[in-house]
Amino acid sequence: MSIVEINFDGIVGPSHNYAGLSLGNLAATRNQGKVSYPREAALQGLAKMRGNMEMGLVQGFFLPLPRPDAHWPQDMALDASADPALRAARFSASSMWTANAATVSPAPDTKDGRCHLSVANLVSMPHRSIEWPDTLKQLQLAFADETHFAVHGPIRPCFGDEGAANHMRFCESHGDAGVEVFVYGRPGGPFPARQHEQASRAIARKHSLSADRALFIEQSPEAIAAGAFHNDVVAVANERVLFTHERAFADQAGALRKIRSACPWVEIVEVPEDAVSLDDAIASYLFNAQLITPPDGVMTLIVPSECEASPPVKAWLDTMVAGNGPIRRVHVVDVRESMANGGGPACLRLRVACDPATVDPRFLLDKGKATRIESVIAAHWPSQIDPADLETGALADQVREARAALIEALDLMELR
Ligand code: SUG
Repeated sequence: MSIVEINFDGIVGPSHNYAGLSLGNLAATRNQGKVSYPREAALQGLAKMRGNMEMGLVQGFFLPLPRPDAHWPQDMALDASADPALRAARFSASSMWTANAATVSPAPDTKDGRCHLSVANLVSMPHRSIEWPDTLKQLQLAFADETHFAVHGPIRPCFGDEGAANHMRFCESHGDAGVEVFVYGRPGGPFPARQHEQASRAIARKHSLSADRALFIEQSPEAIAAGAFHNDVVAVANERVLFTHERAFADQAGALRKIRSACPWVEIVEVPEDAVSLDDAIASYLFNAQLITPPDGVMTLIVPSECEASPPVKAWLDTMVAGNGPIRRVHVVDVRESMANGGGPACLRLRVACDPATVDPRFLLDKGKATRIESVIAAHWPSQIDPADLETGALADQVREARAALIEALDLMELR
């Protein structure tokens, strides 16, 4: 088989909860303290994966990381006097948002002809900074074939890196050489700028991208201030198409000029502020959509159900599909549990363009495996978590047992 785009979704972990840990992520902070429903959350994620397979896409997955994290309490000398947010960090199921797991440069873009993956250090948020060692283990297992893949460790922690959520790739089709766009933020606003320019530049060098294949663009500070803590909250790309809000980039006209000059064939769908305001775009996660090309060739935007509930967003989508632009179909998914923590359909997946035959098949989904995963979720995932439960040993035991059951069902004992 040749190169196709595989979406690796994070299976929502059994400790999924609302601890309000991400400053600048408005949904997460707004829902702090609410009761979460991990079983339902994981089933919603699985339904999205099944939907993608039904459209004919190759679907992969990553497992939840070990939680509660074993090192964090000791590293931070946690005791009852410690900040509740610091105490909650060890339980976070945040690795479900695999768009933040790594940055990926597919083989046709790199000088050595291998697909390069750099695990994200996620240093801006304490609960996310503990993800990378276990994520790296998983990447090294899934992409172990060194003739096809190069898996890199994290960028030094002084430079924040949040992975593919701040990276877009333009190409005529996934197997062709592309142009990679790295979007970074500048500090100084009310919320952290989580992607550092020097982290993006270092990744492009590590991935051996030539200068004409890597563009660096600043994210709009007003978008970060409005709650777009990653670029994928205001823009998404697929093949020749960029779908973006008018206020996504610091110098919007300059950014679009740069992209057009590197990719003369690019098709840009820009949503103006007077059709959908930045606030409505962020509240609905219109741009945190999966923009995909299924085998039938009809470019499809997979949006969260919140988009249908927003009158301006719904009106924009209806008009867009009725017109003759490149995005021809809209598919709605229910990922409400993840959305309430600021993670839409695009956050839940890491795109890797490669030949599926070169990936460890245990990380690729099929109908049988989806059924097995569903049974483990139904049997072991807590039905609900009140943040107060995070202090109980009983929840810790249940979360550990749930993950162990999944590992066994998927024959991934190396991840124990
Ligand atoms: O890093 N939320 C995640 C959401 C990540 C979304 N990813 C992308 N945009 N690609 C974050 O802010 C909330 C966890 C909590 O508060 O309990 C959280 O980590």
